[in-house]
Amino acid sequence: MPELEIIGVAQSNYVWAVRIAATEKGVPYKFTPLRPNTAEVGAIHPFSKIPVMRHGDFELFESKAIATYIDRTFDGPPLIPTDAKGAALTEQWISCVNTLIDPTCVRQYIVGYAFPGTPDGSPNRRAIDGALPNMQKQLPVLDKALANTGHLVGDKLTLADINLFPIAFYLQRFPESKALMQEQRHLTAFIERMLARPSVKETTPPPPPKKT
Ligand SMILES: N[C@@H](CCC(=O)N[C@@H](CS)C(=O)NCC(=O)O)C(=O)O
Repeated sequence: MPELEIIGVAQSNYVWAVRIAATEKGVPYKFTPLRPNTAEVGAIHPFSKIPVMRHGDFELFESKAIATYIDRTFDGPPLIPTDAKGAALTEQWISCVNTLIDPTCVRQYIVGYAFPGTPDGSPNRRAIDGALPNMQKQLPVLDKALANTGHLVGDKLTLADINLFPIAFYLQRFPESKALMQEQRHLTAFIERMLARPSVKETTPPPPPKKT
């Protein structure tokens, strides 16, 4: 079997999720650190976003598609339940996180700090403050979903947990979201358990360089 190649920036929540998935499956892979909007990424993703994947002559974009391909192609514990309801619930939470939580918590709030796009590089208060009312509604929903078993679906790790984890992890880094996260005890415990997994330890990206 050819070697799997995962391409992207280690800090991206979607790249990190795909790398955790591959590691949980025990799949060796080559990680090629490339930024979005580069020629090589653009040759695979029509909008030049990360992650992208190569496996022999098979190329793929979109993190959910990549993780699903890895799950189905390789041995190892299933990351998507094989029963219809478990699979649908996994799809439900991935879709919910990617279409509702990520746009607010990552693209608006975290990017408002990490890539503010302000003339002096200061946090983009308009984006940050604009995201907070939605975040106050969204985080308790995730907390409640994790309350019973500590997992979003069933009582085992699935791709739904893996997809959520990097976002939850990054939310602990910024002031308002850190305060909000402290109120979500199930979500906080989920992060701690995920951090203890070898797959997460192996793939945790280095912290961003300190701004001077
Ligand atoms: N739905 C895509 C989202 C990919 C995505 O937005 N990736 C970000 C990094 S986390 C990116 O490439 N951003 C660069 C850009 O939008 O120009 C997936 O799940 O792979």
